[in-house]
Amino acid sequence: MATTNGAVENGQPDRKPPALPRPVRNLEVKFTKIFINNEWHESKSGKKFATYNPSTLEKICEVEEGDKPDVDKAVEAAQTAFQRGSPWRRLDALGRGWLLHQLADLVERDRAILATLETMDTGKPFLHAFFIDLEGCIKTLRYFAGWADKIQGRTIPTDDNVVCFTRHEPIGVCGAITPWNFPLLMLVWKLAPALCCGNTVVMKPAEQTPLTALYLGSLIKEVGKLVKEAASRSNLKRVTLELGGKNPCIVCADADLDLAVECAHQGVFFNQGQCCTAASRVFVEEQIYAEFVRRSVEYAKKRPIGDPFDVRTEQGPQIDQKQFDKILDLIESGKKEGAKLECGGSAMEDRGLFIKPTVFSEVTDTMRIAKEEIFGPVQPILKFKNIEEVIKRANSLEYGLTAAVFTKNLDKALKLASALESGTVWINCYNAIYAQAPFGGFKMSGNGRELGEYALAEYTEVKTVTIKLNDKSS
Ligand code: NW8
Repeated sequence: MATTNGAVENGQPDRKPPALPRPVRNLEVKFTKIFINNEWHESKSGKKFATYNPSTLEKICEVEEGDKPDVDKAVEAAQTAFQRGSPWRRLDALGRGWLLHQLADLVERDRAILATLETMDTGKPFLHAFFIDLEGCIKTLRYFAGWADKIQGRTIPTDDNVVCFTRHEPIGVCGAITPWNFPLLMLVWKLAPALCCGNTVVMKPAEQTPLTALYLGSLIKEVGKLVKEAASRSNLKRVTLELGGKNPCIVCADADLDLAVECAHQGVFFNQGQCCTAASRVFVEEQIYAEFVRRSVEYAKKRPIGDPFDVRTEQGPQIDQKQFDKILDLIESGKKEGAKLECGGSAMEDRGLFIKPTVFSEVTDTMRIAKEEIFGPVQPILKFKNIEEVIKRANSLEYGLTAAVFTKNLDKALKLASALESGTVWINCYNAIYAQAPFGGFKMSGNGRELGEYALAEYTEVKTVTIKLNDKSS
């Protein structure tokens, strides 16, 4: 019951579903400055930038704009914090884990505030911010908090009469540049493993969406009352990258069709399509192609789009004008290149940055919508005849982040799981991301892994210590 390996007997206690969380009304944005060394700073240049609510197009507030001199200042503070003998370096491993748990406690305490800020800043539905982004943040913080005192080297038997062992040491100052689609979650994916290994961190949130990162600064400041320093590095010697994808979602004729339609739909439309994991090439076996398209269009037409603070909303606006224009351009290319527009295909009338859920059928491999990352609510559906063919076509792009397979045949599932060139393969599920399991890209989709034990390797340096024993002493 308590020890399980996941799906088979996952001992979740029975609980009643709690009341739906509410956004914080008239939330005042308190944190707009640069957070270095547990203090708020103005930018050296005196510059600020405005951040906008993409749902209403209203300016939320102005934020201090960090530039090279501010980054230098942050890096210097992080280097000082990392120096031998500093409070952070003297802190023992259990202490680091305890601080990460404290931070998780504060994120939980202010969960509704953070989810509200995230929705204001990105336009994502509030319930998604609350139950996906914030849930992921808290779980990631707690998962890596647990690792802090479990990072172990090895003792290695060697040829000579020596004792040889390894130490897994923090690298030093880590720089983290985080995207705008999951601003807080992607930051925590980097911050938590870096801190659990004893590094210091300099974080640079995307300019569209700095608010939750800044708020997290205020929470770190609360934790920081316990340790004097927190934060960051440049001159990156090692780079971990999580980049784009054009992720194949393969639906075999023997799949559970209800499940496949639903997962492919959520897989591509989740977060307004602004996911590195977006299922943006749906390959469907020819026998079920027409029925799959029919059901997918039905789903897309019903997708509730509107005010992200409305509990019924599943889809909000795109992040900004630039992304909005890029998506509409790709939609136009799909129409021109001969894909069949099944529904959507344009912006919502008089609604700023909202784009109708769009489905294209009869998509072929050479069309732009089958090759380029769209990062918007557009589902291209392609047809395939057999497994060997679909493997080749799925692997034909330079990307390799995720892939999904829908089939009831275990042999086929495992064959595809090994043949597909991607960092993740989901079988009969989608966006199944866990703090415990590594996540990252093959090929041009990235370097290194986030989450899980594998993420620790990105943030540690291995030191081999060899001690010659005195052969003569008896
Ligand atoms: C970290 C993340 C998660 C989690 C759960 C459910 C749906 C979608 C996502 C997701 C720890 C534990 C759970 C998701 C998140 C980020 C991207 C795409 C999908 N993450 N989730 Cl880029």
